[in-house]
Amino acid sequence: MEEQQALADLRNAVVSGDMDSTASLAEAALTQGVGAAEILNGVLIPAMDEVGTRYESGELFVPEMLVAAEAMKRALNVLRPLLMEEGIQPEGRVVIGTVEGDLHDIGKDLVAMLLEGAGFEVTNLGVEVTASQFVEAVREYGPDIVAMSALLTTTMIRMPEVVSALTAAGLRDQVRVIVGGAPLSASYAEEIGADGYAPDAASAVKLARRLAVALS
Ligand code: B1M
Repeated sequence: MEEQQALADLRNAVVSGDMDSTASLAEAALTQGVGAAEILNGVLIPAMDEVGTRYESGELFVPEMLVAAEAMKRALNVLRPLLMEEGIQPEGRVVIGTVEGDLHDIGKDLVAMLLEGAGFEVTNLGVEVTASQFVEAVREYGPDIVAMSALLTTTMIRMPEVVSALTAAGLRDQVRVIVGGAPLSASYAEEIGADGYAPDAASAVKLARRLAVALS
């Protein structure tokens, strides 16, 4: 019962953007025995979906989305060590970023976090990463995999530009390119010449593992 209340309080705190309480509520849920993945998948992600739905219906505006995102990040910081706990063996190198013009980083950071947890060495380039910055990062870090995230239909079109820039730089054959984010699909990934698409962070880890094994 108490555990259900803690989860309901956490969900409400994210949706209402109560940044000061999400970390302690996440801690409380963990203390009551709720698993980190359950908190993430059962509470935090659905809460952000609700924020998106309310934004779409005109009930919330950008500033409210922003504080909700910060509220979620604070809860995620509490879960991070537990979500990463499983990682042991180095699996390969990944360079990850959100594409140019796109500021959404929660999903991308989750993917980065789980990849690290799964044993990948991850270089997180942040948000609004241009094609030339991806190319530079490939030169600098020599990753096995380049992972791109986009949350907007207006920014996913930057992904083929990155693929083309890698080809133009003579680097395309050295890396596998994977993409993800809400507006994407496997068919879009195929269309732009990426090597794979993952609908969520857990599948991104499986995909990266599969590609890393194929490379080794
Ligand atoms: Co924005 N936003 N936003 N937003 N925002 C969406 C994406 C939107 C769907 C909301 C809506 O209308 N319902 C809509 C996009 C519509 C569209 O293009 N189809 C939208 C819009 C319109 C906008 C603005 C244009 C609003 C405006 O200014 N008028 C603006 C754009 C700014 C910009 O980027 N240039 C904007 C701004 C913002 C904030 C800055 C306020 C904030 C982001 C803060 C931040 O990230 N630091 C924000 C937020 C919070 C959202 C919603 C509510 C939540 C996104 C999120 O974090 N979800 C979102 C609605 C929604 O998604 N329900 C919305 C939780 C996260 C865990 O999920 O990011 O999907 P997600 O990641 C998943 C998968 O997609 C996948 O795995 C992740 C974990 O499972 N994945 C990958 C993601 N990347 C991957 C990479 C991979 C693999 C898997 O690599 C291989």
